[in-house]
Amino acid sequence: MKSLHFRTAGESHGKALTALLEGIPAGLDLDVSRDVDPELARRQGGYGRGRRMQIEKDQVELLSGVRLGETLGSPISMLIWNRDWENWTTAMAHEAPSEETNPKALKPHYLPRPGHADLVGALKYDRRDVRDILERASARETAARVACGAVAKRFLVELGITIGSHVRSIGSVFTADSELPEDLNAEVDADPVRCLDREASDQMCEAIDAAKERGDTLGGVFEVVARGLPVGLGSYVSWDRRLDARLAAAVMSIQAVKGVDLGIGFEGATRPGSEVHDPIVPVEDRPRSGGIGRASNRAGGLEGGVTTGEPLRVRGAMKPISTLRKRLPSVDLRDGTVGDAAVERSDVCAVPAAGVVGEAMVALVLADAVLEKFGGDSLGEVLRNLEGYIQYLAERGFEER
Ligand code: EPS
Repeated sequence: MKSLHFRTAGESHGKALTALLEGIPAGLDLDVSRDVDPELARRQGGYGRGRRMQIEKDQVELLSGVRLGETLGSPISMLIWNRDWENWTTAMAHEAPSEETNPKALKPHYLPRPGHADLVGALKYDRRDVRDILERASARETAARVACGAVAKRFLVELGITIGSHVRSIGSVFTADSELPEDLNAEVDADPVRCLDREASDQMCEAIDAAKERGDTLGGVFEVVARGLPVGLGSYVSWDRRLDARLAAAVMSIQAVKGVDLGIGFEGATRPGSEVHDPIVPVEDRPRSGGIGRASNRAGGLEGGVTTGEPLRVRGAMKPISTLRKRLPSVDLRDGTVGDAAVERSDVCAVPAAGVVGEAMVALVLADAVLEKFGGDSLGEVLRNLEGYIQYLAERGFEER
């Protein structure tokens, strides 16, 4: 990201998570209890989450970057307290333990979980206690990403760009293909697995119950959809300016995501070109794409790494969570003996939550691309630049032949 930067810090059972977002222009009306906290609550939901989500009630405490309800253009820093911290003050203390401390109270883990960052992290950072790794590798960190993404979303709404998501599959249960409603989140947020297909949703919940019963976990696929994008964000001229590549990296960076595709993605590789590429047609009332549109949107809103003006559709495939009550074989990092992997309180399925995190990551990448093209120090300046571009598209027209 070049125009917008964000960082997060914090351990899963530490005192708090922190987030720092820089590059949001001045003059954006921002109220964290209205704009950010509801997004954090959406991330906490979804059928299949563990008991931790009943302990936490994630809320942002704003530390900087906003005055009298408007952004200042300065770095926005946010803090999310971990309510569970009070149960971890000994195990997660910053200070060295005293001689009287019971070693068990430090809650160490020595048998890395296959699929988690436990083993590679312990070898790379030279730690014996896997807790030193899992605390930061944990997807708890995504709460801070969602806080940054919520601010990016709020900014994008001012420019007429909205973002939603839904779950396409969990385990081997897939949703039927259907038209996407205009306000996707309004439809799916009430569903326990954030799915548009009620029948599939029931089957997904049953599959999650069955996996839980077996001590197992389930993954799945979510899709993020962004509407209102103007044609021309991103660029084909260099590899690192291609918006498809930037979106793929952002979604792939979400814990447990193992695959990303755009539009019909991998399926397009199985079809002839005539059944993949979207015919170009004249359209009325589409000022953001210069009065030219597509008869279909199999490309998912991007061509040549540039937005087409059609809805953006990005999918992320999440592997099943790697903490299994039905333990997998592992090796004890203290003495090399064979044993069963450690079990930490966890979720059975977090695909619905991953969709919300996907929205945040997509929002951050899109806000960055918007600022790159229409950049300004104030919201007013960005809006003027966007309006000037839309006007250019409207006036461009066609030449006489
Ligand atoms: C959490 C995500 C998961 C949960 C975590 C909270 O993290 P991980 O990637 O480590 O499985 O397990 O909660 C706990 C660690 C716990 O104590 O229950 C989240 O999204 O907030």
